Amino acid sequence: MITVEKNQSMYTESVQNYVSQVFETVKNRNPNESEFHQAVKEVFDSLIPVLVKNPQYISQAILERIVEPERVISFRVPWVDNQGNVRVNRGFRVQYSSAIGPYKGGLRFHPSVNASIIKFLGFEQIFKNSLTGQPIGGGKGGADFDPKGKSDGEIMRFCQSFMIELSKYIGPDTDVPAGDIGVGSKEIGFLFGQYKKMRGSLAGVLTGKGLGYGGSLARKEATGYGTVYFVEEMLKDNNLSFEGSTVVVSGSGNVSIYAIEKAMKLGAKVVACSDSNGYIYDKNGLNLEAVKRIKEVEKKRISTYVTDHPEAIYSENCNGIWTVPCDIALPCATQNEIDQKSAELLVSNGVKAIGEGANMPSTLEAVETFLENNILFAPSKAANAGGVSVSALEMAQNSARLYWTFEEVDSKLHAIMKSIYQNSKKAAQEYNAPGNLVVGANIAGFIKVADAMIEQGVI
Ligand code: NDP
Ligand code: 2IT
Repeated sequence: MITVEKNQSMYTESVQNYVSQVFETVKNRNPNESEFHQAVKEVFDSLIPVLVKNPQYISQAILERIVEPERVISFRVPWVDNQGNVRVNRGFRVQYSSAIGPYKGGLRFHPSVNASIIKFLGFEQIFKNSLTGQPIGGGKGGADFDPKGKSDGEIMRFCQSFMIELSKYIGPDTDVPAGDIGVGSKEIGFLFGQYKKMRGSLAGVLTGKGLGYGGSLARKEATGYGTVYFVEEMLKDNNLSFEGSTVVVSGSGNVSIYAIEKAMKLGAKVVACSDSNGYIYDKNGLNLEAVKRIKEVEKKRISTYVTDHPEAIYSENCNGIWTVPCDIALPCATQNEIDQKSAELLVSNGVKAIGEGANMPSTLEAVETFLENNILFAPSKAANAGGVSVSALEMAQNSARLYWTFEEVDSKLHAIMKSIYQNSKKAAQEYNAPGNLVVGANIAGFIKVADAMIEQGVI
């Protein structure tokens, strides 16, 4: 008996060494890409027990293959600004994995975009899309273009130039981009118009389209609603709920606004939200209509909220939002917005649950802090999968040439989020990490992709 256990622990140690070696290779091959390294490390750490139990994943070099994108496209995006100056940005599309379906994932337009950010997002998208249960592979793209302060004409010209190149690589059955930070329905409209002009009207080539030309009802709401549905399941399982809870939601973009809306519908008091300049705190609960007006219609800074709401307080420094005491925190802005210090503050202020609406909003140390303190933690690739799920439903509607009602799409979204929660929970239990949804989501997402890769041979 003792020998069996000893052999087992020696084998586990050799698997750990193997995983460390593959990770070192990833770092050497992709130097200075800290976000990408972080995303890979989190997944690799979760997979050790899976590799111990399934040696075929090692012999088939699944880790070595899955970290290497099938294709990385980087391209020049020249455009002319309103003053007549020629401007140049860098565009990307990372077609990461087509093991279970066409590449699928958003486009991000933000000055911080680089290869590391697009690769971390694309890598996570593989497992997120697998978790949805829909037949979609992983991809991501974008550009270091800053839409802030640009006119509609400038944004249109940029999108047209971007699509002239991107159109060579995408298609309804090969790669289907959508939105992300800085890319909403306006940008998707310009991108779609240019694609249509070049290649014909193929509705299924992009998702997040306007409702008048192939978009799906509830896509706009999907990521925020989905995050709240996921957290609701997690809370229910632990005899907690949104009802009567105090909630803090970072960001004030697409994901944040609809996370706030659904949390409020479930009876929560949402007291704070933010943008990249600062955050607002309203102890009586935010006025969501005012936030929507400022961000969706007037496109102003969140600081202007206090003009009409003198009871609210605006503070510079967006990460200060984590000093606001709350029961539930929903980071919905960007990567690494919660570091260890912010995590410790949230814990000491009594937070009970974290739901990640943004992609990788907590650093590895912050996640560790939450788990060590038994805070309920809903990791991004599971919790924010509602957006891409409804994108896949949009593709299904486009193929069938029909439209579902808001209620139909919303109820499918709700069912998908519940099943992602259950599958992540089950995988965590099966691999001796009960309650650890980081491990559970990574494992459940990985196994389906790894098995599909093995069945399809070494390609
Ligand atoms: P939006 O562009 O609509 O909104 C982004 C929000 O986050 C804005 O309030 C923005 O403030 C803030 N923000 C962006 N970058 C930073 C930064 N570096 N520091 C602080 N705040 C920042 O994007 P989305 O709401 O679509 O995306 C938010 C997050 O959700 C991202 O992590 C995205 O990857 C993720 N996500 C989005 C999905 C979708 O369907 N849209 C699906 C799944 C995940 P400001 O206006 O000042 O820039
Ligand atoms: O991170 C994400 O899942 C998205 N930005 C949405 C992707 C999509 O294809 O809808």
